[in-house]
Order: sequence, then C-alpha cells, then structure tokens
Amino acid sequence: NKDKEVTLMKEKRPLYTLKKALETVPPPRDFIGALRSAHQRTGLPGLIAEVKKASPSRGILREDFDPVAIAQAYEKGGAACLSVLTDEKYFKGSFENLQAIREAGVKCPLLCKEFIIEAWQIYYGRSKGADAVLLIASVLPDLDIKYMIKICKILGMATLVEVHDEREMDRVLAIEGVELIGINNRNLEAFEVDIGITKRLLEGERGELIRQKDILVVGESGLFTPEDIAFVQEAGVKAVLVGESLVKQSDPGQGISA
Ligand code: IGP
Repeated sequence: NKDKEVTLMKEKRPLYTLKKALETVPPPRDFIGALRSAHQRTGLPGLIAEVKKASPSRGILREDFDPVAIAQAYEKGGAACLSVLTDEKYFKGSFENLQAIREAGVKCPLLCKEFIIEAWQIYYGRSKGADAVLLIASVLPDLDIKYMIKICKILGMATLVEVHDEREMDRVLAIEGVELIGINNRNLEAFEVDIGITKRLLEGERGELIRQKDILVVGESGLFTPEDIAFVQEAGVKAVLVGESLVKQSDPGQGISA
C-alpha cells in the first residue's frame, strides 16, 4: 500500500535519516553571540580555542592528546568557543571527539572543523553536537556557500566563512547573510603563515564594508604570542582562532591567560 511505500522510500534516503537524528540532539548554542560578548566583556578578541591533535605541516602536536581534557581545560581557562577538528585524514580528528566533548558537558559553543563540500556534512556535524561549521571559500563556489548558509540558519547554526586572499574576501563580502568571516593566515597549499594577511585584507574599503555590515572577523592560524594577538586586534579582528600554541602547553587552559 501507499503508506508502506512512502515509509520504505524515506528509509532509503540518507538525508532523511540524518535529519531525523537531529530531533534528539539538544538545540544549538549561539556561537557568534559568545564571541561578541567575550569581546565586549574583556576588550580583547573573543577566543576560539582549537582541539587539534596533528596537522599536515607540524605532525603530531601532542603525544598524550585527550580531546575532552583539552576542551575542559580551554573552557576553564576562559575560551569563548571551541573548534574541534573532525577531519581524520590530515588532522587526525574525528566526529567522535566532537560528540565526546559535547557529551562531557562542555558549555562553550563548538565549531565543527571539517572540509565541508556537501550539505549532508552539516547535518552530520549538527547530529554530533556542532553549533557552527567552517565553509572554506577556496573550495566552495558562491552558490554552495549561499545554500549552506541557508541550511545553517534553518538549523540555528553559525557559519565561519574562511578566506585567504583579496579575491576570496570580495566574493564572500558579496554574499548575503555572511556574519562571521575567518581570515586564514596560513595558505592551505604550502602551509606558509603570514599574520600580515589579516591586516592586508582588512585595510581600506574592505574594512569599511565589514564595519558597515557589522561582520565579525576572526584572525586564524599562526598566532602564538600576546604581540601576535595585539597585531591582529589592531588590524580589526574581534575574535581569534588558536590551535597549536595552546594545544602544546602542558596545561592548555593556562595558555589562554598568558
Ligand atoms: C589554528 P594554529 O596555527 O593556531 O594551529 O591554527 C587554525 O586556524 C587552523 O587549524 C585552521 C584550519 C583551517 C585547519 C584554519 N583553517 C582549515 C583545517 C582546515
């Protein structure tokens, strides 16, 4: 009969199954709100602290890597939000780590750090407890960025749209609904870092447009010292994303105040 047919059809649709799984996860937390309020409270950029085991350029960052312990230390140390690497191939992360951190009762909003190329990955991240996802402008056409932002809005999630040069920044600034832009100081081909990129992309008319649109900008990668943070803050960022320099500390939470 008809009803049975419809049921069978639904069960064969992977997206249907994923969306169904969302009904049982707690609602998303306000990622951008947490960054803004940290910035307002402290006058310093809001911190997204990254749970990162390894990277293609640096190899294993920490032998005794324990994702939940690191996340808890970050939260205790005052991070506004966390970024959790879920990519396995290059960063030795996992969606289990993301879920374990959420289930351990960490309250900071969580960014799912995955190379998102298809919409189903967003639903999957949400089902594991993500509150925000990363959209990398260099790997996504504008149409996909627009479409994925819409999906995230419907799910109540934030998007961090990542750019690395002027051309990507201009593309992203022309897309409606972009509220959070990350400037990656590391290029994803040669892994070279130059924190001057953050400054360069925020100069002149671009900086003006970003202020007009009230977009929150995150300085990403290669930030190690208080001077580095001051430099990108001076350039105009209201948030920073830090991985390596925190993960490597004996107490990753202590590194936040230092
Ligand atoms: C953190 P760092 O240099 O502090 O460890 O960098 C973060 O910016 C970096 O991990 C990152 C990243 C990415 C990783 C930025 N964009 C895209 C994977 C994919």
